[in-house]
Amino acid sequence: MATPTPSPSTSNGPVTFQRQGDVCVVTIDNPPVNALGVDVRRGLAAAIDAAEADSGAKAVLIVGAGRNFIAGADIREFGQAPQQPSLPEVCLKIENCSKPVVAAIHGAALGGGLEIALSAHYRLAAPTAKLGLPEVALGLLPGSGGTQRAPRLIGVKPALELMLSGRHAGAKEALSLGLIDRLGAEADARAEGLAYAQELVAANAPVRRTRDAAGLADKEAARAALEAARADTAKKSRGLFSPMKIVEAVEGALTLPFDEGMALERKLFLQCIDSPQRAGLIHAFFAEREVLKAPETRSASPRPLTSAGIVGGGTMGAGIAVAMLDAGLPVTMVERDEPSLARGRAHVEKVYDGLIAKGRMTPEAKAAVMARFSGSTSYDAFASVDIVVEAVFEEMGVKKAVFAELDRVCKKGAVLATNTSYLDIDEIAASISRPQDVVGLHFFSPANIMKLLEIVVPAKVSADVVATGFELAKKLKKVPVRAGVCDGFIGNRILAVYRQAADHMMEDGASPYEIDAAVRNFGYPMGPFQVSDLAGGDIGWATRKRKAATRDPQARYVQVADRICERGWFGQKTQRGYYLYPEGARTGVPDPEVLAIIDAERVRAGITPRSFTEEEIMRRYMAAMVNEGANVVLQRIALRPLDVDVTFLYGYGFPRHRGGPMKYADTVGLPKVLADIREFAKADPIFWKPSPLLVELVERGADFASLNQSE
Ligand code: 3H9
Repeated sequence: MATPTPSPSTSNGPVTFQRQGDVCVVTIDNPPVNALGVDVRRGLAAAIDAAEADSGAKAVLIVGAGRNFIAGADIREFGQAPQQPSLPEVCLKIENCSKPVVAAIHGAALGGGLEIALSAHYRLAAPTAKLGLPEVALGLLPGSGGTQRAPRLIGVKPALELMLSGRHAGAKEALSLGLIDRLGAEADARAEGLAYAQELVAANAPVRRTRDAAGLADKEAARAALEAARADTAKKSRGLFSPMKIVEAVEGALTLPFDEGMALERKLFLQCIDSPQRAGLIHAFFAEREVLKAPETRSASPRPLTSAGIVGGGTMGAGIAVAMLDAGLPVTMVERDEPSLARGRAHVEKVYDGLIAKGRMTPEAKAAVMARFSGSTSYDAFASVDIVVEAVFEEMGVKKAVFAELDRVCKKGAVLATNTSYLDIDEIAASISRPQDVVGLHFFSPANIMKLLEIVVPAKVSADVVATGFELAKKLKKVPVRAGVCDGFIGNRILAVYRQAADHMMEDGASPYEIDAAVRNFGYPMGPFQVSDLAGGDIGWATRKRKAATRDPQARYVQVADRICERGWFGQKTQRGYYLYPEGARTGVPDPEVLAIIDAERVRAGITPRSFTEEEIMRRYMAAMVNEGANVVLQRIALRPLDVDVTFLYGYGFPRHRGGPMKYADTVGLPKVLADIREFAKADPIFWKPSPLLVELVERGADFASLNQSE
């Protein structure tokens, strides 16, 4: 079919419409992702009105300009006063249009974006399009008819699966689900959409409203799918607000006429909007994008990153090697001798063998990956690599010796990174002739899985090296957070403090099991004592010994962990730590002997144990975390409070729906957190010293969010 010449276009804010032959083409152009802000909603409503009024227009085509169809409602508008027209109203207007409306999708059609498409009468998607209802990830439910139209169109089971997982479906899957009518042949959705609309006009195709679709015809199957999802949600999404609201809204689709279902959806959507979980999750959404905007990523371009070297084939080195290999980089590992190198290689292979055993990788794929891996006992093998990450023993002398070798062999401009968790990177950098090339890349174990990468910025490093760290994170699909040099950087420094708060509570009367339970009920997957057992008690023990000489003799020191380690109980790997792990079990059971050790330590310290409520446990735990978080921001170890939040969301299992510790503190109210700290300080003024930043913010009536603007 020939493409007719377009008429002059009319713009209504970010929405433009023009006639092309019989078809009114409506284009949404609202960079970066065509979010459905108030101007877009107004423009869309006006375009539909214009198409209705235009007797020459026989069909309407809705398309997005740029890389996406529509990424959804404008998330920035949530929590602000609503502006008319609402998105459900716009969707209804589209659905009620008397002329066939076609949505031609390319890129993302997510949330409200997909709901616009579901309100259209016909849908086509380019082969690379991604469709989904990801509102659950923001603490919301699809609130523009998605919970009512999607089940009617594709059935309850697949609709609920999409809404409860929030995942993006590819165009091919969308076609097989019945979410779209036609799969485009190429990426130019506009041209294909236009042809489709012309075809519909030529065939005199009727308006076809999703609200009238027959996906709920089999009531029994629909009810069974709903109840299964309800049971599953109660189990899997415990503590989360919006998943059950999604189930309730879909139940409305089953039991109520469409308009009443829409009213129910609206009511439940507004409940989600008001929930603190929505605020926490949307904070997390923006924070994880904001961390990418470190000053160096704006001022400098990354250096080339086509090959990598790893020094050390232990658990960490091998994990980093796997992360690099998975990103497609060729990796050279250097170890001190052949047996160590063989062990390093075996560590790497073990990860892939595990995937093969689970059926997630083929032996051929493993062979292809391992073909990019090489090993050597000579540093000369690093002569041409773009970046080297050292992951050797945490000892300054050992690190300096490695860096001396890197200085000797690496090409000019190679990035020289250390994976140290706490050593002074400025000192390492100062020990070689090219401190400008030295940066910290602090991976978290297991390095091929954990998403967090602290990019630790020493004083002399050049901006393009830091930018290269961020680029590497992108390649490795990790979340980078810029950190300053100090003992423990952002995460481990804060951890050391709240971990002590947990020890204090344990000695004062709370059992480790009570503390772990309180922390889990707060939303963490594990409590701090379970984490110690998983990581290995010997690691914390080594840190405590290292810090013993510099410890304030007046400061409180709980010795329970030392008593446990002295017995050789290092946690899961020794089948015993704070918990017992009978026959290698991964879930521990409480150990009466540990409770006896704690009792003995209380007697030794002259403490009469008292009981703690869960609420008090969490108040102390969080106050310690937030107070040190404030110090970390004050000293510019973290650029902003949100960098602390992202560190904890991605490296320490902090519950995402609370947004991170600093967001949580804002939610509770900083005056309350400060009052708690001052109260706790009455009994232990050395440990509980209010951060000057926290005090200042409370005096100014400000919160952490006020410090979150981009640097
Ligand atoms: C919804 O629709 C509710 C309705 O059911 C009911 C309403 C009544 N709004 O991710 P990127 C910004 S809820 C505002 O880096 P990519 C983002 O912050 C919504 N801003 O790009 C960033 O800004 P900056 C359901 C948004 O190519 C820039 O766009 N929809 C929105 O890697 C680029 O983003 C979703 O949850 C938005 N909706 O990925 C989808 N989306 O440059 C959320 C993005 O200043 N979005 N921004 O940092 C995404 O998943 C990804 O952005 C997308 C593109 C896959 C689309």
